[in-house]
Amino acid sequence: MKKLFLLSCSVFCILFSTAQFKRCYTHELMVQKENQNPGYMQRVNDVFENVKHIAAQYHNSRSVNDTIYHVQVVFHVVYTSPAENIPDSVLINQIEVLNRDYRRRNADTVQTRACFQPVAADAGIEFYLATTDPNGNPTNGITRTVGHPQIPFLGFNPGSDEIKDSANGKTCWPTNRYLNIWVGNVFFGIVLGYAFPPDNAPNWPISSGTDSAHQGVVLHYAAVGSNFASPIDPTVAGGRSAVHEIGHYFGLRHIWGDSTDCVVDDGISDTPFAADASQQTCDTTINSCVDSPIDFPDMIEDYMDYSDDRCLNTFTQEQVGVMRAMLATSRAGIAYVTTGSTGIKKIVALEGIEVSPNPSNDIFKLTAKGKEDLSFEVYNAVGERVIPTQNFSSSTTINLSSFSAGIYFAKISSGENVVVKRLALNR
Ligand SMILES: [Ca+2]
Ligand SMILES: [Ca+2]
Ligand SMILES: [Zn+2]
Repeated sequence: MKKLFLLSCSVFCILFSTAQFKRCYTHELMVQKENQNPGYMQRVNDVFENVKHIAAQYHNSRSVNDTIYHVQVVFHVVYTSPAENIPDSVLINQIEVLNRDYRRRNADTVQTRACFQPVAADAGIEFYLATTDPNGNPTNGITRTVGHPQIPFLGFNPGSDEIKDSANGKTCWPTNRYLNIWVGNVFFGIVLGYAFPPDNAPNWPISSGTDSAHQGVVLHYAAVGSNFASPIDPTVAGGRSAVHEIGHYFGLRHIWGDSTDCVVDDGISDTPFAADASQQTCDTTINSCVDSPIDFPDMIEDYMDYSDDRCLNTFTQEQVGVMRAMLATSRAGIAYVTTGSTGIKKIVALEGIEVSPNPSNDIFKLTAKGKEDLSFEVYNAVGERVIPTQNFSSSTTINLSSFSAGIYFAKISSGENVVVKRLALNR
């Protein structure tokens, strides 16, 4: 009964909040998760602030474009009618759009206004369809299954995230190795997509609201690619819903901060303040907030805005820094890196690092079995470094007895490989 009520409420809210379609349901889902599991938003914010600090270091210490991340993608097409079972050619085209936009090789980079050209950035992230499935067998990186929405005529309810479940259980491939993208009929074409940002809850338990089996991106089937025969609407037919949702999956927020004021922003300093989404327009005259020291117009060309696909054309340097730092930390494992100078391929994830006890009242033991030449440093929840870099081999201890209770992050490095562990300090 309760479930039905929730379902009808979300249907109602979506139907009456927008005339045609809703560009993205990510923020609404985050609010829902916060209500179910208070503290969820704080965890997401903690990860974001910490990663921003790491990103700032990356920018200072090496060329962003030297290292390219290659993200392994699997599409799960979940259909209830033949029309929803979209062809391979559309999914392959979506990969091409992603590679174009995340490498700033899109033809419309010239449309980025002059005031934003200095911050427009190549993310150095590329995408490829998985060639090996979780069992090690060859694959084309596309699965196709018949889906069973609770209310079939409506399509899949984003509020319950039901597209990711099947009668046989979870449909995801291991979310710590693949970027899972589910494609289906999300409420009549009203929701174009949604994704969960990284929150680093330990093992992503179901009770935290961030079950690992649900990590990934959901797209409406008629918002995929730039070559689909019958898109939801010509204004969103450029394949940029996926660009936007993957931005969320890498931790980016909406450019206006999901609040209708000029105070709450996206936590990114090189995107200007905005009081609202661009409301699916390409109006270059919008300037909803006064920025200091230079007042910029609203950045309607940013992929994390709600503009029409035709006027979305860039990420900023700081957004790129956050996404790349997420690939080295919270999203490590889904990408390989290639370094321009050496061409060496390696897995980004630094695996096998254990922390115990956690939570702790004072001392945390770090164990990295069989690994040498390691270092760690510790950040507080707002991204300030509280313990500078210390080298170690195999194991060491982190003593937080002189710090106040709260959440801290240990960044553990070995060469270019990095992992961040969340430390809960109790008293
Ligand atoms: Ca901003
Ligand atoms: Ca402004
Ligand atoms: Zn969004």
